[in-house]
Amino acid sequence: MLEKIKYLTAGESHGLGLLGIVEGIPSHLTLNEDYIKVQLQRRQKGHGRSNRMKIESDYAQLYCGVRQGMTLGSPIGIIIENKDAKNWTKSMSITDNGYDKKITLPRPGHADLSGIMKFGFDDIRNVIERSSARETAMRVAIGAICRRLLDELDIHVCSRVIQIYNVVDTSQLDQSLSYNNINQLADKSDVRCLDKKTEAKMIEAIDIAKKNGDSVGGVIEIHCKGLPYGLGSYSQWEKKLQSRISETILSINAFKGIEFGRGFDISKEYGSDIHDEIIFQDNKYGRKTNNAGGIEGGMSNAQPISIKISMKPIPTLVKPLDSIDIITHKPMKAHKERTDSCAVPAASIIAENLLCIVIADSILSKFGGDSINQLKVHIKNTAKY
Ligand code: EPS
Repeated sequence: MLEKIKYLTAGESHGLGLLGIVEGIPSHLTLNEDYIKVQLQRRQKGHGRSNRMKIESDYAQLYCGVRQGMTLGSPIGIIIENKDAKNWTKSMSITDNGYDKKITLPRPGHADLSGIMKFGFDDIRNVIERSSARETAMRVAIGAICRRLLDELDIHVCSRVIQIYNVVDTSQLDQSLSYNNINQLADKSDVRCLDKKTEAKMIEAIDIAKKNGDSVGGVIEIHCKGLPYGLGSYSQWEKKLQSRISETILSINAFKGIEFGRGFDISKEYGSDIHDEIIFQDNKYGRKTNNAGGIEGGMSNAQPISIKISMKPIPTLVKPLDSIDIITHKPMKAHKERTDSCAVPAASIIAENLLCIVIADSILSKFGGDSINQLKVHIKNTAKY
């Protein structure tokens, strides 16, 4: 649960656009639409994306809460228009225009079947529209605002793709590089992979899936550095930092699992082999290793937070799986429509920016401040070692 930042999104994939409201961002944060655009453009890229991304050039209009390039401490309203909406006016009309073409073949793995059962629909289009990952464009815009706040505090987030289908990049991340540098290198790759040989194999795996009317998932790695001690808390279950991060990250469409630091691997080892020994150097505490991934006892321990996330293959398949028609109950192949064959690189950008929301919230929760300057003073007066 977020404590200081509240946000809501609204909007259908092929409706007029996406709306967002975010509250709790301190005043005096310099902010402009171009800064947000950088993150939105990063989200649109990646080998395996569908033609929808050629139609859209996502742009977040700051509608309110910002004046003269500076946040006011008031709720910030954001609008992202769907360029594709003009091709869907009949189907997506707000008023009843008698449109009667229904989608009746639920896709295994998607929200379709549970969605129609939950809301009592006889047209899966009603479910597809809001369950689509299109909504993440708005969450990236909101995440970018939080990222702007973290820039001010010298807290940085980077990500890369380490697996697509069964192709794994086993290279270790060079932690001596700046995170901006790592992102720049990853952004140059069509699959956001830092190893050239593995990159080629990942692209090949996506091409094979696409050729076969199939889809592939993968694994993403995210890092965040510049954190103080004590974001989150051991004092109550919902305050634990790993729970707060997991809640947000696992809300991203198609994300299935999350690991912190060495993750599941540590269960195979002795405690003495994996816990990060403590040192004191240059008048501050340090660690010999970071197997915990920057979180101990539900709190940040001033080491980089490192997370791995697995994403399932997208469930809309050009070569569809077996399904049942919801009107006739006869066996049929599932509904198919335009789809990505792989959205793992784009998902890494979504995860990066959503992590910024949780970190910004945790910072505001620990240090407080109605303006950026107050926040900075509180951090300066509190942070030790
Ligand atoms: C998306 C837009 C959607 C999908 C994708 C994400 O566009 P459309 O439905 O018009 O092709 O490409 O959504 C899904 C993967 C999904 O399963 O819903 C976007 O903007 O990211």
